[in-house]
Amino acid sequence: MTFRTTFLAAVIGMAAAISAHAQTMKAADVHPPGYPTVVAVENMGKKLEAATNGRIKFQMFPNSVLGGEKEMIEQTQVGAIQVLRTSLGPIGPVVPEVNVFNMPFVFRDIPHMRAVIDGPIGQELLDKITASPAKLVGLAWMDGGSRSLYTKKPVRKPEDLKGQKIRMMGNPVFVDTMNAMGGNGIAMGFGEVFSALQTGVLDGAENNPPSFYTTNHFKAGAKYYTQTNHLIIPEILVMSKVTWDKLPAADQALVKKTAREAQMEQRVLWDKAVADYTVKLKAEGVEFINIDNKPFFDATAPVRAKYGAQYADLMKRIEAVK
Ligand code: BDP
Repeated sequence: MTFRTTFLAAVIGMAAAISAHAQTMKAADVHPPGYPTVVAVENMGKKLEAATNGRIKFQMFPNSVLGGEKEMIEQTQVGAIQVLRTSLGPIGPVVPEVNVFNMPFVFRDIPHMRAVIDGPIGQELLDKITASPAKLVGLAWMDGGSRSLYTKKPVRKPEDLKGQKIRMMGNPVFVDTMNAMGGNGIAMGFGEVFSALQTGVLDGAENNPPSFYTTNHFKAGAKYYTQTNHLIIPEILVMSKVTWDKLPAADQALVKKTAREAQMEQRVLWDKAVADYTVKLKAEGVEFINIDNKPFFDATAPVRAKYGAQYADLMKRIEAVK
């Protein structure tokens, strides 16, 4: 072989090796462009692109264009979506172990939730997802704030919820939670809530201020926002195991590192979004009803008992986190 052919062969070999790992990953989210989770994942993609000289890129599919969360989780499991940011809520039916974070009032407040997800328990749960047969790799957590109730009629105590149909995310834990809080929990996809509120199929729903605002649910008649703070559910970033298994170890490490950075970046964006959207909701005439949420906490004790029995030790460890 001449020098020239050896050189050419080496160049071709390198190009083949590079293209074998070159990929544009589909990243998906139900939220619109500009939402904290979408921005943090886009920035993670930019970092990966820079660190791999363009070998790995993200293409963001926001606004549920690839489906609701249940459908997107399924697509991620088979590798049709590579990176998914979803609520942990709909992961529960696929990886039951995560339901410990999906229980009502399991976290005292946002700082408590953040301390848990940033620490060893957070890592253990990510690892449980990865080790489960679900074909998902748990990469990082994000902040989903605190969920409160919004309804067409004011609610101040559990009795006020009697007969009211309230949309919950698709997971039996949440339907049980709403039933225990006094209403009728109805599992429904995020994208169907607006018209269900308009047509009277629903009397209310529950979410954090950024989601309440960006979905326009207050324009479908839900004007009362009762500060129940009944669910503090972290969001999660997962990668398809189909994709993960094909990545060289160095790329896997880079993905994990940039995902953890996205976790921290999203938090800063999140706090600003909660403050901004709270102001916007009030400007739209949404009435924030401040209550003592203890009656709702007490009413949901049976839900924690029912689902928490299997995680008794873990729940003690969560409670002990300062
Ligand atoms: C939002 C979460 C999103 C969920 C949505 C819901 O960020 O992942 O899909 O709630 O209620 O707060 O379905």
